[in-house]
Amino acid sequence: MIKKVILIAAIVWNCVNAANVNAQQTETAAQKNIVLQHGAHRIGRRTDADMAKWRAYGLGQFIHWGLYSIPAGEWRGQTYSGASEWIKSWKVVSATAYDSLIYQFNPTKFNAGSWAAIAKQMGVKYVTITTKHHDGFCLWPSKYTHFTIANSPYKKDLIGPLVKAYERQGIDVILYFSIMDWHNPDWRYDIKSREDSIAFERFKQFTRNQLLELLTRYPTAKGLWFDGTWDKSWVTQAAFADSLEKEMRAKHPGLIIGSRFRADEYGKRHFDSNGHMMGDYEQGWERKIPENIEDVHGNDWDCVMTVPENQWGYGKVWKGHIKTTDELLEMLAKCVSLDGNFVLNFGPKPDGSLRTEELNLAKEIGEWMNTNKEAIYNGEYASFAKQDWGYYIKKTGINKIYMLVFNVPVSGALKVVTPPHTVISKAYDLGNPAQNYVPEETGTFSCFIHLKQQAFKHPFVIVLETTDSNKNSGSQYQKAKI
Ligand code: JFZ
Repeated sequence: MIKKVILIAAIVWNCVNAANVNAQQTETAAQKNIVLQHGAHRIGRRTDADMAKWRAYGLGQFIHWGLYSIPAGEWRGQTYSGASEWIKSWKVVSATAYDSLIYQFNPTKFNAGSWAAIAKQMGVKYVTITTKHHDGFCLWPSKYTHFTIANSPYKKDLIGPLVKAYERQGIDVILYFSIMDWHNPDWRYDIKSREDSIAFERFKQFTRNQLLELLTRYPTAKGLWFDGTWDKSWVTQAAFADSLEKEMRAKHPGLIIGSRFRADEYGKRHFDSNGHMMGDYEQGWERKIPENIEDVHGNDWDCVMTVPENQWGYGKVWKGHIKTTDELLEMLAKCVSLDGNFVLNFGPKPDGSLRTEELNLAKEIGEWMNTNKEAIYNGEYASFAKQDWGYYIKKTGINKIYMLVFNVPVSGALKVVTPPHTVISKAYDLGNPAQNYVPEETGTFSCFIHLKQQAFKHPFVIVLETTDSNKNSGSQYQKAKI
């Protein structure tokens, strides 16, 4: 009998232990604890003031400007439909002919102050400017190459005046920098020989020099937006890129760097081999927007968007669908509702002026922002179940929820399902706070907001002021006890 009890106890003990081991193994597999030297150095969002400011921007502007704005998608009378800033890579133009565009680059109509004023009127809080795109042409007079604005007929630095003018308008500046450089003879896509390796070592030093130069010249810039980091040559430089990132951060406390700068030692980009994001925000949302809050994994992120399908630099002919102001506003609302920022691209002309289509969009977005900016700045995911009429945005830190309405139902009734214990104490138009709504309760946590008019020219915003309480005990919509 005693033996039997001991045996049973032993079996039970073994089972419990086996279950524990299994649980541990499952956990280990899910967490993938690979030891990494050059993976993510932080898990979860940054908590400092610089990043909090970045998170609150909501709306940004991207500027793609360089030599490619001269051919603008055309070469010898032929129009090409790829992104205009890639023309040098299409072999329709020789490298020498392309690089000779430097002798034509003379933006006599350029006025940094007027660009910044346009951006301010549009309501943007930050701007990302191409200091050097893949073609290698530098918009600042870099000491490390002759292929810069200093050797164009214009001669003068473009980045300095832009940084100053935007900052004067209260707009933060991020410097775009392409690692891939089609002009530098030391650039390699892959390293296949000793010669390649020697050349690429020089290229790495050149890259480091230029980045430190940018941070020295423009110390007020808030961050760096990296591009051209996908080739094997760079992906295999985990240790170098990691130490350069550390060096830049030490030189420039608070510097914001996206997930597109470096790979880990296994060549994993954006997310390291353990699945943790590298850098301060996810940089993969390029002309696409996440659908659900789960898609962003709690990370900071921004979406960069073109007006036509895929043109960043100035292109004479815009083909295909051109996004409208309301479409872009909807993208903005969607991004902010999912904890991201929305960055709209502008491709200035070679003379420094902006194309009419972009000026009109900036003006119309600005008019909408003028009334509705309160719903965009400092906005975050609201935890309200998404409805077909549009997007919810919560004001960080206070009990205000904004309903950004893009599709008005024929019934004129906007359905709202509140999270448990959230009570709507007040509902009104953001553009006309005197216009109040009394929500009609339709369930324990759901109601209709009945609109008072039928036709709307533009998307609009309704503010919900909410309180936290355990009401509903006397509600006729109380759930049946089962
Ligand atoms: C890059 C550039 O090649 C392009 O010219 C432009 O500057 C854009 C903002 O960035 O293009 C990319 C980069 C990354 C992806 C797609 C296009 N991506 O991650 O899907």
